[in-house]
Amino acid sequence: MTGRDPRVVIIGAGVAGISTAHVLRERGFGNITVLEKGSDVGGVWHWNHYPGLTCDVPSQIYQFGFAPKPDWNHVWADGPAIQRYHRDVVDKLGLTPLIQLNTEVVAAEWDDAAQTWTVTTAAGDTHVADFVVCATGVLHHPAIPDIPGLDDFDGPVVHTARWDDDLVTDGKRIAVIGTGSTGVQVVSALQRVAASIEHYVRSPQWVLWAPMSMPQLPGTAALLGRYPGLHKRMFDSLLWGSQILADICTRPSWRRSLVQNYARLSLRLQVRDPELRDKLTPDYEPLCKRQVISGRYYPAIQADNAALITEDIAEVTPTGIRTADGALHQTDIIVLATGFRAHDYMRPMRVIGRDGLSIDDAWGKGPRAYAMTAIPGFPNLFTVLGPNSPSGSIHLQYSSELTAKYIAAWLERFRAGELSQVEVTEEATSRFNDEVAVAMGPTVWNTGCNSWYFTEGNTIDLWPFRRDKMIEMLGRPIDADYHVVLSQPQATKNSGAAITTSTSA
Ligand code: N01
Repeated sequence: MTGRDPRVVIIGAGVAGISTAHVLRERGFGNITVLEKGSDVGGVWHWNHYPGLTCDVPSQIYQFGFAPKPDWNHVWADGPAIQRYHRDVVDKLGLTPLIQLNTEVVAAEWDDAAQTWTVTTAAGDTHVADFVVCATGVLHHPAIPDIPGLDDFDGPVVHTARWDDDLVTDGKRIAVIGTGSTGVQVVSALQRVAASIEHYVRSPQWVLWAPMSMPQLPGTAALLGRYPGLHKRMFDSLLWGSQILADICTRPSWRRSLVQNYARLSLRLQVRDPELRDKLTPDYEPLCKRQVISGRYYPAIQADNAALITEDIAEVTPTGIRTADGALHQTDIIVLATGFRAHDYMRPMRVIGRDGLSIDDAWGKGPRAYAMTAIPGFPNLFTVLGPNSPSGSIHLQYSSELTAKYIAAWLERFRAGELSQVEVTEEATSRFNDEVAVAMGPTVWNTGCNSWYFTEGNTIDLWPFRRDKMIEMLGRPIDADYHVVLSQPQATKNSGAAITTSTSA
C-alpha cells in the first residue's frame, strides 16, 4: 500500500492537545485538525479561573520542554499567568491555524471497511480522519454534589471550574464545600474579601506549607533567557527532583516519612487551638490523597471571619445550609469546590470502535488503556493523558510529550505505507494493567483514603512506576503488543474485512 499523510483529529487544545499538535507538526504531518469545545486554548487553565488559583507545581517545571519560559513572575505562577503562557505557546509555535475553538465533539465512530473515524461536532459537522487523538483531559468534568435543596438556593451556586467572573464576593457571606487543592485555594483567597466564610469539610486534608506567593528571584529571568543551556540544565534538574517526589509516593522510604512528618508539622505549628487542630487532622496518612500545598490556608481558616464546619450537610435551603445537627447557616453564595468526574475522560462523547464497541461498554469496569494511550477495540485511536496518566507525580507536560511522540511513531509508519490500521491487543492491555495493579501495592495512594484517584472499579488511576518505565514504554512501540493491519480501505461502510492482514501478536 502506498503511504500518505494521515488525516489526524486531535480532540482538545489543553496541555495534551497542544503537545500532540506540536509534536506531529514537528514530524512533518500536515493534515492535523484540533477541535476544542472551549472558547480558548489551555484546557484546565482556560476553564479554571476561580479566585486564588495558583499552580502548586513550580512553573520552571510546569511548562513544555519544547517551549521554555524563563520569565515567570512567581516561583508558583498563578492561573492567569499560566493561561497566558499556553496562549503564547500556541501563537509562537504557529499552531493557531490548526485549532477550531468553540467546537465540541459529540461522537467519534470507526468505520471498519473504510478504516476511518468519523468525528461529529455538536453543530453537526463531520470530520473524517485516519487517526483520532483524545486529548480531553482528566480534571475536566465538574462533579456537582447531590445535596437535597441545592437547586432551590436563592443565591448564586458556582462550581470553581465554572467560575463567574462577574460574581461579587466582597462583603458577602460565603459557603465553600470541599477541601481539595481547589477548596483550600479558594477559601484562602475569599477569606480576605468576604464578610464571613464557612468551609464545609467532609474529610480534612493534610496541607503542606510552602511560600506559594514567592516571586522568582531577581535576575533569574534574564540569566535563564540569556543562557538557554543553563535553563535546560535547570529544567532537567527539576525533572530529576520530581522523580524523587514520584519515588516518595510509590515506595515507602525514609524520604516518604520525612515529607509526611513535615505535613504533620505544618498543621501543628500553624494551628495552636487543639480543638480546631483535631478537626483539621485527617484520619489517613499525608500524601495518600493528592497532596494539598498552601501557605495561606491554616491562617485563613483561623481568621475571625472564618469557620470550619465538619458537621455533615443535611440540606440546602433557599437561604443557607442546614447541617446534620439541625443548625441553619445563612449564606449569600455557595461555592462548590467538589472536584471532578476524573474518570470520564472523553465521555460523554459517544465513541464507537471496531464491531460497534462503545467506550462505555469497553470501560464498564473503569477506564483502562495500554501505556496510558491505546485501547483494545479502538483502532487508530490514542489518548494523551489517558488512564493511568501520572497526575499525582510526574508533570503532565512531560508525559504528554512522550505520548505524542509514541503516537507519531505509529503515524510515521502509516505515512510510510507500512500499516493502515493499528490496535493494541487485549492481552497486552491486561498484562499492563496487571503490572499496574501489582505496582500500586506499596504506593502511598493505597494506604487507606478515598480520593479522585480511585475509579468506579476501585483501581487507582495513576502511574505507579518510575519515569524510566514511561520512557521505555513510550520510547518505541512494540509490534507484538498490537494488531498491525496493512490493507486497502474499502469504499462502503461496514462492507467487509481487511484485505491483507499482517498481525504480529
Ligand atoms: O477536587 P478534590 P479539587 N459534600 O476531588 C468534597 C488538581 N488541582 O478540585 O474528600 C461534602 O480533590 C470532597 O470531600 P471527600 C489536583 O490534582 C491542582 O480540590 O470526598 N464534600 C473533597 O474535599 C487536585 O487533586 C491545582 O470527603 C464533598 C472535595 O470536595 C485536583 O485538581 C489546583 C461532597 C473535592 O476535592 C482536584 O482538586 C487545584 C459532598 N457532597 C486543583 N462532594 C494545582 O495547583 C465532594 N466533596 C496544580
